[in-house]
Amino acid sequence: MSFAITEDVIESGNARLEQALAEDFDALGRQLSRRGISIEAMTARAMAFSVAVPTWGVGTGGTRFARFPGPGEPRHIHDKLEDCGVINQLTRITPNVSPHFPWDKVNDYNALRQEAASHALGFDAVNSNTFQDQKSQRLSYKFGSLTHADSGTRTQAVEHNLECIEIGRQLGSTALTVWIADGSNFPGQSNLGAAFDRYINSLKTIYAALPKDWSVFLEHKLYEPAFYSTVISDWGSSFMAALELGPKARCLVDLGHHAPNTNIEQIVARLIRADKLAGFHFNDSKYGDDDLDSGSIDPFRLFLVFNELVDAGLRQAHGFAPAYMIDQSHNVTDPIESLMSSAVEIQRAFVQASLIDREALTAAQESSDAMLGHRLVKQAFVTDVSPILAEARRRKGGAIDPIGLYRESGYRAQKSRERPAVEGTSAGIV
Ligand code: PSV
Ligand code: MN
Repeated sequence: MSFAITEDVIESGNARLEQALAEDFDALGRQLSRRGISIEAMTARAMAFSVAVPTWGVGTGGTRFARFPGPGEPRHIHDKLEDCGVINQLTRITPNVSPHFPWDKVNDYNALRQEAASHALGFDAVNSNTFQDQKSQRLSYKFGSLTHADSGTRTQAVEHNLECIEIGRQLGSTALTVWIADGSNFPGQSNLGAAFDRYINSLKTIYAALPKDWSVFLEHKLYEPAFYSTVISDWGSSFMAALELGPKARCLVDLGHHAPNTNIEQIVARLIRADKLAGFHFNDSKYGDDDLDSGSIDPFRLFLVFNELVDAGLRQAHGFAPAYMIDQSHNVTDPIESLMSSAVEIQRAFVQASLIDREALTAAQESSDAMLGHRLVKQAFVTDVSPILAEARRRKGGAIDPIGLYRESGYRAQKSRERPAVEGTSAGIV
């Protein structure tokens, strides 16, 4: 029998914290009610919020230089589902996981779907991988995949995406996320126009294979591993491709995939307006695609992104239904702790953005009162909504203090006994 955190453990951990939480929740409730905000309405919003966890995020990541595996790491998708189950059990915000293929490959996907359900998990968008060569692979992606100059390599990459759609269908997913590493390191290495044309042609075949209710999420990234040009480097390229492909194609925003200081919230606003926002890969960054924990570096930026999202949700912007997913690499922390903390920070930004007095903000903007507009947004950002988040977790059967309870449970130590280390796990990023 593999070790699991029981409901009793959560209940007794919560029992010790309930009184203090009730006091903090009441105090915040009074403060918000003076501002004309119902804490019950905000708690209901927090309870309805969710964000998907990446299966590759529960393994310890690495840098270009090394990977330092942690104890009790997941060895395969079955262990990963177990860990993802714990993240949701304690936070009650992450009922879905986003799998990556071939990293999460198994023989029977119906059985995998049931196994996930036994951990109270479902599947979000499936991610294809044509940025690495696999052992049995015929043609190499060293010089590209969906945009490779060689048509055989492009076909192989297209076929992998078709296989991902078929796997995703069996898992109950309704979207395919495509990120390609294709690009060049040298001026002259590649024809910039032709590479984009080849991308569109490959994607057209993938698009044609999408089941009726499916979407394809096009993920852009400024650079890395290509350092001179990347085929889908920015939201402009992604948007052009999505427009040309059709309504099932949308643009996925990974927060780490922009130049430093880019106004990402404005990109989000543009994509919402064009009905082309697929969703997010949440993470935080300081310099590049750092894959740091959400909200750990620049929580204000995360909040400003949610300001646009909450605004679009409240005014029921046409077709607005973004998929929220995390995409992080955890090198120095226990990945379960990082993912719980990140999910809570993402939910925090959502609730904070929900506090903004939209009517007053519009009035300030329309009368060009810059300071008032700024103060209204800032007031929401500096409100400590922790009691709302904790109460939402408690009401859904989660932990008031997820990381504290996780540490106390001894889960990781138990797993390090149950999961003898294996060579070369499919944990993901190297
Ligand atoms: C690429 O950097 C990326 O953000 C894509 O989403 C990949 O699928 C993921 O990271 C994992 O390598
Ligand atoms: Mn990503």
